Amino acid sequence: MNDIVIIGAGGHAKVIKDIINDNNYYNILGVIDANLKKGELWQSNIYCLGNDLDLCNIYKSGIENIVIGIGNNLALRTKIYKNIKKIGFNLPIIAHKSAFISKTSIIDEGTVIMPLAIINSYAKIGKYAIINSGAIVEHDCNIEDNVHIAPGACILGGVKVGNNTHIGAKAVIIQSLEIGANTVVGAGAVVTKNILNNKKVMGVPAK
Ligand code: JB2
Repeated sequence: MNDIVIIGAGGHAKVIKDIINDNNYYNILGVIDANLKKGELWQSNIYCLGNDLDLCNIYKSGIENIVIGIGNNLALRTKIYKNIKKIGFNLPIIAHKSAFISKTSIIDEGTVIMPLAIINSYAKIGKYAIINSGAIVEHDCNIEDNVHIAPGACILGGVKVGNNTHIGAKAVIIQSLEIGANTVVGAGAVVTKNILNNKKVMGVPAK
């Protein structure tokens, strides 16, 4: 089994840890966290390997695979992505075995796909995105880098979602719309019109 390291040790990292263990493809070597001490126990038999400053040495020791396990801070996720790419790490796609992922979809590096998510025909998902538990990304969607589709959100066919956008839990995006970059769609919102970059919308219909 290949080794993998998780960055972060909070809620998102716990879900990723369970997915990796369930899939039984990677062996979790440890976590990298800002608030744990090197050698400190995290969960079951998984320990902290250090903080972000230790990443270079970890890579040099022969560890190639890493996953970003911090979920809700999109800016920090990008900073970490740039750092680990610069060092040379490989970012595999981590997808729970219960997720349905169409063979015609295209998914880029570092994206995580949580239990029971659906990614349908010809959907495209960018780099280090999060398709969270039970979320639906319908056919022909284009979900760009570092987008978080929160649990149970439903993105209907042909929708484009720009970089670094958060689509809240159980939100619905009607088909063929464009949601801008750096935008937040509140939980439970129903989006019926295009949304520009850098907006926050909520409600039914979303405003
Ligand atoms: O700069 C950092 C850093 N800053 C915070 N480097 C590293 N390596 N780790 C950092 N952290 C760590 O991220 C914190 O010490 C903490 O262990 C973790 C954040 O955990 P938290 O549980 O606060 O957030 P999360 O991003 O894991 O989970 C959120 O997002 C998920 C998508 C929660 O809202 C979850 O409920 C949600 N499912």
